[in-house]
Amino acid sequence: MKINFLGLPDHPQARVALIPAPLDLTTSWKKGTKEAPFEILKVSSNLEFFDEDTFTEPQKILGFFTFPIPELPFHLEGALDKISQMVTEAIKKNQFPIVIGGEHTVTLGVLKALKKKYPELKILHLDAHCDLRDTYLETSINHATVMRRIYEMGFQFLSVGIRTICKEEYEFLKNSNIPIIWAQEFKLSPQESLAKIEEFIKNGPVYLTLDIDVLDPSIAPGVGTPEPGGLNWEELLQILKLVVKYNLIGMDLVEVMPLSCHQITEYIASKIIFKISAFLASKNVE
Ligand SMILES: [Mn+2]
Repeated sequence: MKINFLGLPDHPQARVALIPAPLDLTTSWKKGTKEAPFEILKVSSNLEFFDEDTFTEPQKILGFFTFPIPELPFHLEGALDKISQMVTEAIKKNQFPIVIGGEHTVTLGVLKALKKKYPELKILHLDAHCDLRDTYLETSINHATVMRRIYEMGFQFLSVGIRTICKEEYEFLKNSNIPIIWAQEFKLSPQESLAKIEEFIKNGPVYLTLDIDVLDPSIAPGVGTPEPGGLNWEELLQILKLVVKYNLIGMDLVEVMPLSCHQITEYIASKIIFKISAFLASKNVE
């Protein structure tokens, strides 16, 4: 099924690719992330098509191509391969991939494709959870273990916005050198936190994996685990603006779980995509 970002026709020389990844195989509590790509794309036509921060129209400066929403295989490996193929297709055309999940596991498919081109890729991870369990519910590849698998793939990453961990993760973190900026730490000292993020991302290509639950559930309630104490919109925008200044080569936006009562989370997700694109567009015209 094909539904385009902003409801616009695909741009013939699109520089940004929207890649729907409706993976919802290992979600533990409530299902629903499968519907997120469709709902996020659907609601995007209601956004203002002009960015008020940068005074740009990314749809004209960069142009968007939206991949059709794929029917993913029911087995995880096949589904991740399909996601990987779509990302490979986009980067071959020099398009900036924005992968719309789906559960957080989609990041593994994306990184499989990106690792070939960018073996030294650094990852900025925005999330309420550190996703560092070794196994969860007797499986090793799922949304709760995704960053542990990424760690094992040899990527360096910085996790920001974390505000809940399990005992196993606590023990693992004590014995690893994985840097974390806790949500509370960011709120108490935003300038120092931004400086730490900048220090991490300033050298080399960077990939952004953004679990929507990094935001406070009061502004993004459509998530699997609505953890209190999250970042607000302005705090997130500061991070996004900063990361775009450097060599950001792609991103994913995962774990949106559409609610039947309102579409605030899908709307904010589509706005994140628009904002990132506007920041990229304004860098392009500088
Ligand atoms: Mn999370």
